[in-house]
Amino acid sequence: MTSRTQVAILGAGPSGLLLSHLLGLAGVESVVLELRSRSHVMSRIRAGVLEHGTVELLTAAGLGERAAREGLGHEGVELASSDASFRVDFRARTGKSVTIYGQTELQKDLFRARDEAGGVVLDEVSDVVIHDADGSAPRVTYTRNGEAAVVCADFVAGCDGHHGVSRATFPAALLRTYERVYPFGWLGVLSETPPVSHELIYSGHERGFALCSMRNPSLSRYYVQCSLDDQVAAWSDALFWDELRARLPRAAAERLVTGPSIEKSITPLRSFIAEPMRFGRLFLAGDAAHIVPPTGAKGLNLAVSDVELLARALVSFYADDSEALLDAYSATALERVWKAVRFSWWMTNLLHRYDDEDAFARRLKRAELSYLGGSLNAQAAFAENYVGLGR
Ligand code: FAS
Ligand code: PHB
Repeated sequence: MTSRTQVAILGAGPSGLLLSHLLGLAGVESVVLELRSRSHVMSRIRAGVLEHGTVELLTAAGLGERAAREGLGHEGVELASSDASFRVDFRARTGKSVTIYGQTELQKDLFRARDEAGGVVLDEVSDVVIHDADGSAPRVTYTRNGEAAVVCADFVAGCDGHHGVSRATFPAALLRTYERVYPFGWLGVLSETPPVSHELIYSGHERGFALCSMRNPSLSRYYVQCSLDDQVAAWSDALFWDELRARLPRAAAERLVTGPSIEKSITPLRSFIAEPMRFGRLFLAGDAAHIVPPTGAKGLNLAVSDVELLARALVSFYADDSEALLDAYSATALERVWKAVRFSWWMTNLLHRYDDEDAFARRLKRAELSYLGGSLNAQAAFAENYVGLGR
């Protein structure tokens, strides 16, 4: 079966579905091809923090209603070390806030919006191959329900995540990659317990990093730094709660309400950037182009800012017959990507324990946290990165 569209989008994660939605609002046709089932995509537990600019974009695109109703507005965050903790006031420092709203919920909103608009989202495809990406008539071949199919398009958007095929379609001579693999991971737990605090707590304890987050007033999301060879099965709930409690400020540790985990998983941490984000008529967006450690809560938000830029460029091609924004897309997106990569790398190094760091390095980190705790200027710099740099 051969079909034709204006933009073929690989991936029905946040990047792919948001791009399809934004294009649809401007009357640009797209087809979304997704490797996994819709239920699998919706079952993934991932990001939790929406930057100020992300919420503004979703609201402007008619996607922000449930996040406004069910999301939790956060005006600040607590940062802690082994011997002190302090609050960074986003509102006072930047005039902005962030919204706690699980990526799982955003996926539901995006799927619903595409369905209501009659968007074409084909899940459980396989054998996806991009052809003639650098020609004037790219096409994507794939298999679905046992049948071979082709979608011909003007452009292909690679929104297929870190392990997709889009980045692999770039000629090796064109692609430059930059990577840091961190020597630790995050063990994450979801529990139907009230959050330990009304805001997030990031703890850079000498035993290791811990993060207290949430999804709603009765659903908590917690993380502890773990080693890369850790296995989920080796972490009983009791062991997890004990270790989390040991890494939190005393007041939080005493308030912690524990309960059975309803999800438990280990995520490795890496920084990865691929340049450029364009090859001919193939454009990368989101995790297909970059990965950041979740410490700075940037992954999902970077995907949204890529998609906002790419949608504007594609719409301008059709509406203004101009390729200027398409030609500028990669450099413009990477300018923001690298600033988020820097902040995520800095925050990860500040708050995590490296087994091979010496006493000098450990004292430096305590001094940096102490400086951050005592300087409103330093907190303003932290806050403007965390709530999201201007778009
Ligand atoms: P995604 O990976 O979400 O989506 C890509 C989609 O493409 C997937 O559905 C995949 O099935 C599909 N696909 C793959 N290959 C394909 C092919 N060949 N053809 C068609 N489709 C294909 N970010 C945060 O900000 N905070 C967090 O706490 C956080 N935690 C995370 C935990 C984990 C385990 C992971 C993996 C990521 C986490 N992230 C976090 C980052 C995450 O939220 C991403 O930034 C976000 O999902 C990016 O969205 P996409 O670019 O759409 O990529
Ligand atoms: C989450 O709620 O899952 C979360 C929050 C902040 C982060 C990472 C994850 O930095």
